[in-house]
Amino acid sequence: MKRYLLLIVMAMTAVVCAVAAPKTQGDEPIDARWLKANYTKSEYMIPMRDGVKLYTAVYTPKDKREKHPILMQRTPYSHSPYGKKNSNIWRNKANENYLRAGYILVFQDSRGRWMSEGDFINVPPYIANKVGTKAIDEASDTYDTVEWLLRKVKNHNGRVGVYGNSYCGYYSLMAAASGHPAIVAVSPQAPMVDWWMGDDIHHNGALAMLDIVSFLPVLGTTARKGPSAESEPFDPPLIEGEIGEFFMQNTLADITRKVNGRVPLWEDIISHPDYDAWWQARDARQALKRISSAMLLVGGTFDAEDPYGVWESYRTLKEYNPSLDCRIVVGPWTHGAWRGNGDANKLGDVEFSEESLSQFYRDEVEFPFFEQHLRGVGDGGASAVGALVFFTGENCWREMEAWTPEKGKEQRLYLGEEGTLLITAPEVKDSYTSYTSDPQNPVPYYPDITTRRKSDYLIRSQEFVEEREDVLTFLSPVLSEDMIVAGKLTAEIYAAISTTDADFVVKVIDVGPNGETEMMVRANIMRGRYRNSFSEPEAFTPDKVEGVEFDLTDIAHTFQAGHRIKVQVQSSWFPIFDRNPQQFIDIYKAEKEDFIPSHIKIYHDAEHPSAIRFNVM
Ligand code: PG9
Repeated sequence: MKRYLLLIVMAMTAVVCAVAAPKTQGDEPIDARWLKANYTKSEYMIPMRDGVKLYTAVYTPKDKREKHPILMQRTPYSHSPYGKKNSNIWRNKANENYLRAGYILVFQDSRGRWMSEGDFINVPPYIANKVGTKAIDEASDTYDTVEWLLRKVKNHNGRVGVYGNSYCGYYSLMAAASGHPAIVAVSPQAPMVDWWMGDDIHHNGALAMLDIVSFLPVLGTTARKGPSAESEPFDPPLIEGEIGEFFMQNTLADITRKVNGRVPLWEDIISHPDYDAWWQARDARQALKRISSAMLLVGGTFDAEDPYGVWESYRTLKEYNPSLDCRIVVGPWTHGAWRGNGDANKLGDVEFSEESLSQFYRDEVEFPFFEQHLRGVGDGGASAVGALVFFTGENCWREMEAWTPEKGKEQRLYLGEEGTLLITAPEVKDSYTSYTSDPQNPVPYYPDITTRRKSDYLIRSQEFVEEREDVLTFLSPVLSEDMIVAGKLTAEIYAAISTTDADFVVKVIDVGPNGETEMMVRANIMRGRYRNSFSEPEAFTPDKVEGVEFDLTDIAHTFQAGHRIKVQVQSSWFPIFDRNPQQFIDIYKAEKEDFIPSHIKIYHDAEHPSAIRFNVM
């Protein structure tokens, strides 16, 4: 595993950049006038195999002297404005390299969205063996679109790339799964992969309530036809007043009554509380077993929406397609920040780099990847090595052939008595620390929970909850040398609870010298009823000690010498995640009076050694 400070990476790839430098159409600033002078916009309704037509905007360079690659994004979020007027693609700095290099840029509204015909279905299951014209999914829609573009659009070079973030990241995975031979390079970014396990809607079965309920009016409805950019009317608004107050006053059953059947996605969520066949069929990894396009997976360590899919789709791709050019790049970013117009080099109080990390991404990662595969230019840039991951703590990129790096040693840190965190397993008998988790007084995720989700909540200091009796804190001794942690991070908790269900939240925090700074590194939640099976939940037997194991999603962090590691355990994380009534009942149907306190004992003895488990380099 090579370690590069950002500057060194920049220097190294500057050489690559010189080789990959595109044929630019002048150096003048890219703006609306430039776009008009250099590109022609055309709009098409492209027929799919079942006759449904999808709205597609195609921007072709006016320069016809050479053939150009096609770069496509498919979206459920509308590619307006419709009609002659150009969209403002020139505003996004991430498009600049492609515009200057004369790529043909294609934007499509996905099936049933905005100007596209057909019915919108959220993440329809991938059909592996399609028979006939009625077997359609997002992969077949991509296939049919590319087939049409290759026939009808002039002056292309026969190679197509697809990219997209989040929902569009999921569409990118499906583009790769389509198997169209012209789709030679795909970049799924923060792809939604599994809406039950860790992306957007749930984490280990707990509902990502704040985000998903806020999002329902935007994406939940079936029909959103026509050019209007207005948000779907929800009158009165679904969420009224202050966020924290709203979610204290409204159970999920209340929200169901407010939604009143208007959002099919909500009906699906409440009908499938467990990881049943319905959710399993929607796991995008099902589609990744025979892939031939080169893949560049991109994600952010502090992505609050889709932190799971990037690592897990990469794992599946590597497992089933071992000889594929499949790369992963993960930076210290929030959702999609790498492709935004900001510098993506700081979050909350933490500055990761003085340089712009988004510019590094645009110029040294994404563009060279597509240049290599779509135009045969250059050597693929900074991701060509295989895995390029930013390690927080030491704040540098590390390049590896693959993720997780091969060299490494499994290690545990054990929760101990009196708030200690130790490298040796406890030897004492019958030892635990306890608290009462009260749904009427849940642990807030942020000091201020009156408005929408705060972007730095996954990194900020957790001292604001430390005084609470329902948050347990365990602190390691001062580290005598750097501890480089890479890969899976797992919580192994032994607990006895007084009720039949409870949630477990585990947070891992880097504490700076003398406790002067704190940075949360990883945190996740687990709904206790799923401790033995995600598809067959089980009630707890009150006061019986049981093991609860769950992943906190991958970590890339260096705890430096002089620092300490802190672990916190709690049983709510409000209102980011829904409150557990702490009884083994259908949470979507639980009414206010069903939410009861649970007395929780977290064990740390020889027979029940609660710990976090990780890989140390
Ligand atoms: N991650 C996004 C999403 C949120 C909620 C529901 C569905 C999707 C997105 O940005 O597309």
